[in-house]
Amino acid sequence: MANKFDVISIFPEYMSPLALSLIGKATKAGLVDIAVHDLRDQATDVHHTVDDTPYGGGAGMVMMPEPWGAAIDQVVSNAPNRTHDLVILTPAGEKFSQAMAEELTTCEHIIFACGRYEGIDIRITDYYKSQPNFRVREISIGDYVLNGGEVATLAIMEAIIRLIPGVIGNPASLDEESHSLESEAGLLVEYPSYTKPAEWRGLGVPEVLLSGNHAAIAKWRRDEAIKRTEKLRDLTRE
Ligand code: 6GU
Repeated sequence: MANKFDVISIFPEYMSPLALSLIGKATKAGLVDIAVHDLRDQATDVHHTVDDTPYGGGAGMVMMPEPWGAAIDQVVSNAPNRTHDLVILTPAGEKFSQAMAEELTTCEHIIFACGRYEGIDIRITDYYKSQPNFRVREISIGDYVLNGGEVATLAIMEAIIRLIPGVIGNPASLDEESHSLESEAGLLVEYPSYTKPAEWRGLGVPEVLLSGNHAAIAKWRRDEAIKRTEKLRDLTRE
């Protein structure tokens, strides 16, 4: 059974990049099953309203629970006998990480709820947390504010789908890459890479990489990865 993804948004066109590249190929190969839904299809008035003013006052608008409830119930009814992971995109969520991507790769059915404005009425979170066969997570992709969850959904889906077996041609590249290299020091970032030509605009390639000495190359790469990791840690230290 292919991993199933449903994305609910008021801008379904925002998700058109899912047809490209690796995710497009994975879809064609039947490795993933992706559907995008327009939240406004669930609105019940002539203007297709999905937001309203916040109780208690204040700036901005809040997304109403009724269209969200109807949209989520509809995608669930099309995925019977599965466990549903509802991912609500919000800057107030838990920070997305590689560990989370690995965990989400094992989910049978993920529903991405792309909030806009001041977010979705919190009763959507509370209600679905209380439902059987549901897990609800609020996820953010970083400490900055976007206009909505669509771009965050694209980033998270890409991180998940490339980990699904069969999606990447050469799975060895998954083991080698950034954030998968581990050491006593914790997570390491990737070593710097070079390709042809051997000299470009006066810049050469480290001699060791041209030496053919695989042990020396492995040691150099490891040392460089550690150096980069330490530099990054210094930059991000509070
Ligand atoms: Cl998931 N949504 C919005 N609106 N802003 C964000 C975000 C999500 N993650 C970081 N900033």
